Amino acid sequence: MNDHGRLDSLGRLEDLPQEYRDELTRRNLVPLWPGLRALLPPKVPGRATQPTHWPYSGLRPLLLQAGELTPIEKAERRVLVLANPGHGLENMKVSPAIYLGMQLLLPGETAPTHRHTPNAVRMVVEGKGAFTTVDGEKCPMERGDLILTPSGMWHEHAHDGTEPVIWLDVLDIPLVYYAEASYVIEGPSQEARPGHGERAYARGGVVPSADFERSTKPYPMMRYPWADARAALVSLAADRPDLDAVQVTYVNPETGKDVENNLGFHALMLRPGQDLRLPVRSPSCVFHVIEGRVDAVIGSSEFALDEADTCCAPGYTEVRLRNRQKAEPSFVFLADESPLHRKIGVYENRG
Ligand code: GTQ
Repeated sequence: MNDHGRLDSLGRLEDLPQEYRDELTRRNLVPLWPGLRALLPPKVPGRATQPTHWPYSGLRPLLLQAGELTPIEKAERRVLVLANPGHGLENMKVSPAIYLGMQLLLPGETAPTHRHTPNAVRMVVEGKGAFTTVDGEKCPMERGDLILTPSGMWHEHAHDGTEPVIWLDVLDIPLVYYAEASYVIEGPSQEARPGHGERAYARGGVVPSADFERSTKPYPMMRYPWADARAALVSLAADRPDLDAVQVTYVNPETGKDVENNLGFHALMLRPGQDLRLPVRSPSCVFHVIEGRVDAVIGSSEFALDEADTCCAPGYTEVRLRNRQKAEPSFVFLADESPLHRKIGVYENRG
């Protein structure tokens, strides 16, 4: 029984004569009432997204093995997809809108140029010497850097270094695929020039003006160096000892809005020993440890996250993050579906 006493009182499919049901099926018709509660559950939505943990220690050797088993020419993108069993592994999604993949590029390899409708970002996990070229702009990849490859922009990955490079891909593929709008176009290798975005916008209050126009480009900054995001967190923590959630959001430096259309990206600093309860919000969320060790309590699941580990939380779920380091801060990268939820008008923060 619910507040109004109506919840359990709807007719079932079996209550209808077989002949009637068959005739509905023949005419591509379905009665709403037997499925109404599944479509519109009371107060809290149904969620296939399960709290899931992908330890890097288990993933890394398998990814390096993929480097031996599958040449880059046979993979195009050599990626192991972090799939949520709640959505079915073959559907390759973490949540309704988020795809996560761990990508390996070996020294000398190139992942060829293409562009696609889904939006992507890369969070660099390990290695030096690789770079992604986005729309002709060369973006070096170092641990913790966030690099955008928004919808429709040409991009390729290359590697001049000596050690394997690994990064986490975060895309809105499930959403774009669901919209029947997911496709790719292959292109020729790009002429690469250095990017200026991360230096031009490195200090919030001042921008170059002598030879620099206010940009009208939809994506004026492609690379968000970890050194800058980390410094912003450390200074925020020092400036605001009262603040529980020491968190920054990656924004478009011209508009102050989310960097991409559908997914939001943030970095969080947990103070030494801090136990932080996050607000219960509607969007699903991904956590990736950039530095440190963190316990994540997601609903009734608990994960001990080490450096480079990744986990996810469904929406409408209580999440606690505990820094296991008693003397050092820990740093966590967050990806969530909040821009999408705001856009479709379902964003909620239940506190
Ligand atoms: O690097 O362009 O994980 O196109 C999945 C699809 C990475 C990429 C993925 C892609 C890419």
